[in-house]
Amino acid sequence: MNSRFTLLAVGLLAAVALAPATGALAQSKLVLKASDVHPEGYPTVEAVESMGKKLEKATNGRLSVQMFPSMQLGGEKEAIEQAQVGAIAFARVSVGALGPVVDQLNVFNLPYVFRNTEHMRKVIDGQIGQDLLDAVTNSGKGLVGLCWMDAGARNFYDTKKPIKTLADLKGLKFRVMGNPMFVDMANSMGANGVPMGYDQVFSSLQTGVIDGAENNPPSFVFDNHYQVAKYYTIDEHLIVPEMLVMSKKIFDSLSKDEQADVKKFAREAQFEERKLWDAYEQKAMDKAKAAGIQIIHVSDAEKKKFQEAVKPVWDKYGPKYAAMIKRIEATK
Ligand code: GTR
Repeated sequence: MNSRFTLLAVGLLAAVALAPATGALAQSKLVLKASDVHPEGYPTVEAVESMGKKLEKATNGRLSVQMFPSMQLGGEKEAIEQAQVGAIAFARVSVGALGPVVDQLNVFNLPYVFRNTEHMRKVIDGQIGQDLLDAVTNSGKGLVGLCWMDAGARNFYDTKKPIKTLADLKGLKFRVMGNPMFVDMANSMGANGVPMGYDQVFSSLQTGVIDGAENNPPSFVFDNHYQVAKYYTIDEHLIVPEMLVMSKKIFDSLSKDEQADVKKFAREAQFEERKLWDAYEQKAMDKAKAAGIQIIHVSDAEKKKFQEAVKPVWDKYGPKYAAMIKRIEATK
């Protein structure tokens, strides 16, 4: 009797001891890892960190965000894959890198698809933006499309000579993002498009594996490419927005309230990032000028030639996105 009683008592005690532990487990803290190729202080990094702080406050510390900036976890292809399997929670990536995973997004990767950055902003802020975020979420690729991030317009830069005309691009090797559309774009302009991860660009410029690359002013300056490439040509051939995606596996493990918080703060991050972006773009241009970078503005007449040159890209990829292109063009 005695020993049975002892066993029962031990069993009861164990159950009592377990109860708070199980409760604590339900409340256990979850650190959400985030990846960005850019360094601390970059608008996208700051906006996601700020989202993390809001999330931490709203959930009393249950959720927090740990940012891994500066390609610590690899390039964007890797970040997308890590999010897909749930190794990280958030990947802030360019639609250039996401297009090969969710094809509908590639419409934004058509050169000169937007009239200007203002036009792009109207498109991503409105119904088209929401539809493409949903396209990511519903793609079955293990991702949730949370919000957009601004990345201005992309321009060519190189180590060899000032690019003033379309003809100047001829024969030069330009790194492009890992998406066949961009290789076709560079080739149709007379250059040689070399697809490459962002993590390789700086050293490839240094060693001469490539003659140039193309990007917005903040990436050109704050990822240090301007230290090697001294010519920056403003032709705005691509206006490619970026997206903050979340691992669906991790998103689905959150409570409904937590999911709503993530969505709300992500949407706020979209507008926070934009404010930071405008200031940062100016800062980048100032820094480039101060460093003696030769900045070339392509004339309107020459820009027309750039636009005409990419017609083969539109012929090849455009028809697939015809309906969406109409909606984009109709956005005033
Ligand atoms: C930057 C962008 C990154 C990455 C990079 C690239 O402008 O912010 O997400 O896509 O360009 O060229 O790979």
